[in-house]
Amino acid sequence: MAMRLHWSPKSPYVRKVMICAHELGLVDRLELVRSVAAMLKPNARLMQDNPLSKIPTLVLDDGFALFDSVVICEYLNDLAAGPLFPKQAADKWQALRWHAFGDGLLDALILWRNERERDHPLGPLLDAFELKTKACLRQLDDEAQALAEMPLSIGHIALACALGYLDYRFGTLDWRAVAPRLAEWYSDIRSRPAFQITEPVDG
Ligand SMILES: N[C@@H](CCC(=O)N[C@@H](CS)C(=O)NCC(=O)O)C(=O)O
Repeated sequence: MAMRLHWSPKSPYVRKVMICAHELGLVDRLELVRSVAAMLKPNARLMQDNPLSKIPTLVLDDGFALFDSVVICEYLNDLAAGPLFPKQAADKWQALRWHAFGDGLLDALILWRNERERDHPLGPLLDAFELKTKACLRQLDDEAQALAEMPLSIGHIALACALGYLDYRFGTLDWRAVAPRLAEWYSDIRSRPAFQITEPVDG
């Protein structure tokens, strides 16, 4: 059964889904549909499957459309009976917390970037995003050892996608100087083929 994925090589949420698909051996089941999703330009074709006009959106064989990335990742994991959503209490809550942490950081970074690109960005808003991002990085730096010790989960994937997005869109922030232990963890996880193949690219 093939599944259609509204996809872009730039979206970190799509990347999360693609990393899951690679890790779970499901990537050949996905038919990628290049879909442009921009806040200021709702995409009529995409909206037929997801009225929120957001990617990723996964359309199953029978037309049932799944969103958002949180739901799609769990769906793929269930389909493959995979290990990315641990079931045992301790690992489960840690994985879900890191998943929310990574997605929350991404949400803030995307809003930060939108504000930064405006003609007249609001200074205090930019400062607040920077403050929160650095606080997240310091917190995650303290958790780097726990990240390294736990088997790969959706939490690891979400956090790596947020750090990849920092490299992609916030190159001047030098996040590695704020979180050197996290940087070491990231350089290990980044070497996995699923992460290499899905590095964000322009175009
Ligand atoms: N919570 C959603 C966020 C998805 C999201 O915001 N995707 C962006 C692309 S990176 C998008 O579609 N933006 C278009 C819009 O907000 O209208 C998820 O996890 O899938």
